[in-house]
Amino acid sequence: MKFPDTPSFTGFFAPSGVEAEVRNLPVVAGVIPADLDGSFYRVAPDPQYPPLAGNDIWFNGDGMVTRFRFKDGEVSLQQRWARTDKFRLEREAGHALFGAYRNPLTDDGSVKGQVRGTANTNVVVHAGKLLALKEDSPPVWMDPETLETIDPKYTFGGSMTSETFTAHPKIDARTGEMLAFGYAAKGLCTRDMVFYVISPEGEIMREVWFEIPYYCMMHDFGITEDYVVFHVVPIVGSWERLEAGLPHFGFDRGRPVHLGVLPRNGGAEDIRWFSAPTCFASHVMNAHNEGTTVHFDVPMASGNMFPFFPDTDGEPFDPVAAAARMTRWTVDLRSNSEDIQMTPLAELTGEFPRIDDRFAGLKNRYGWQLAQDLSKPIDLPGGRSAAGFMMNTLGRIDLETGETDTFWVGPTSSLQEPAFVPRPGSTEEGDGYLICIENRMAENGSRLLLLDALNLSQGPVASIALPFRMRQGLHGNWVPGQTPGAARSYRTTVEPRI
Ligand code: V55
Ligand code: FE
Repeated sequence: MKFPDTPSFTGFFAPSGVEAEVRNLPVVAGVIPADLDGSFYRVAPDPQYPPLAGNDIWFNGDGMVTRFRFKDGEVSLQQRWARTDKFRLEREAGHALFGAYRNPLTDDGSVKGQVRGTANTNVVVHAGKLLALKEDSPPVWMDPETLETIDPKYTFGGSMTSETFTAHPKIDARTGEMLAFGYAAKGLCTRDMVFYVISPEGEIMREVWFEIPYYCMMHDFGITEDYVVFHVVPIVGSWERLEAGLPHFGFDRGRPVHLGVLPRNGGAEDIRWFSAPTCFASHVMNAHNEGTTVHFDVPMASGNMFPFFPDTDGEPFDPVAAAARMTRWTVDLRSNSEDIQMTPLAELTGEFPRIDDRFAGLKNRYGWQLAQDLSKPIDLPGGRSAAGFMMNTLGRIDLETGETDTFWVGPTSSLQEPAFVPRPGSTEEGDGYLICIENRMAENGSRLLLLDALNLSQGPVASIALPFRMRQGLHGNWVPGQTPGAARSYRTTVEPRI
């Protein structure tokens, strides 16, 4: 197959297409802790076929799911594409049928009305189901043991009526609930949002429908003990853009940002909206509330972070304005002010914030993220990096002391988003490991790194050589122990599988 000769399809960023099962991967430095027992699931966009439109953005590739299973000091890997409707229809045709990112007007006529989701953004396990997620479509339910696709359009037994489900649901570790939302929930480019509360058993218990101030990419959100928090940032889209053949989204610096705060037990009438001058923020590190004061922590930049979704006013991409720093947005529900107070939390520039997920919605002391350390030598082949993000450093920020602890991966590598792995038996925040894929660009290969989460600067405690190149991924999560195989008893809903 001939993929385009463009930066997003060549060199380290060439499609991979490897589906595999490899046992007992070589540990090339350090040791895997013998008591580590669990799975790291992650997903990367990896296009099955050359794009219809001649070129494409990284965000539009088909979701390739990887599982690293750790047990008894060993690790094995499985990798399989999610069998979305898009994947299955294109495989049957033998070529691409779906066109540009979130633009159905560019599709082959034979797939009009089909779900366009690629399941390429996040993989979470809840109530025994592995859900591969793309924010424009329903979850893809996969078997957490075999990575087989069980239902490409999982709607929680028919109770999810939204067209979409976020790629960033949050699991409340205290209650076992999964909190989630969908945007463009009543159709592409609509302002309709729905918030879902999903029980530990995986049933939708509550839904709240409301409208956001303007249509935009609602990529992530925050949860606290008492509230959920939605940030509206002007990465805007419209049918006019799609008809004009523009990218679905563009950054409109002419619009303010908004922050919507909804009581977890409240209804649409209880949402309170706050606002601030324009800025850019996508992923949420964490949020918490102290009484009626709500804190929401995000990597924040003054300008557009996505060069592939250009500014709507035609301004060129500005890498300085795109540099994000962790910032606390604070609002007080008792106050009459609609303002959002912004407080810088750290000097590191970067993105992909994570926490010890046992503290989701609670006041966390530590945050981990990818960072760009521009003081270090950079010798990446071609002088560029995965999708424009040159992340050569892992950082830990300590919100109590203000200190940072960093690991620089070296001049010829970059890093993918880490996940926190609790040490077996631990309960203290941060007691555990960070797991992270290293892109070894000089050798066109990959390693899996395990670091002491509270001592990054010491370097990896284990480095695992991977037998093939991992494509640049988005998000992943650690799931302790044997992953429940509850999937099997539900096979009646199965669509034909490839
Ligand atoms: C993101 C990634 C997506 C997407 C929307 O910010 C937002 C990340 C991989 O796809 O569709
Ligand atoms: Fe994301």
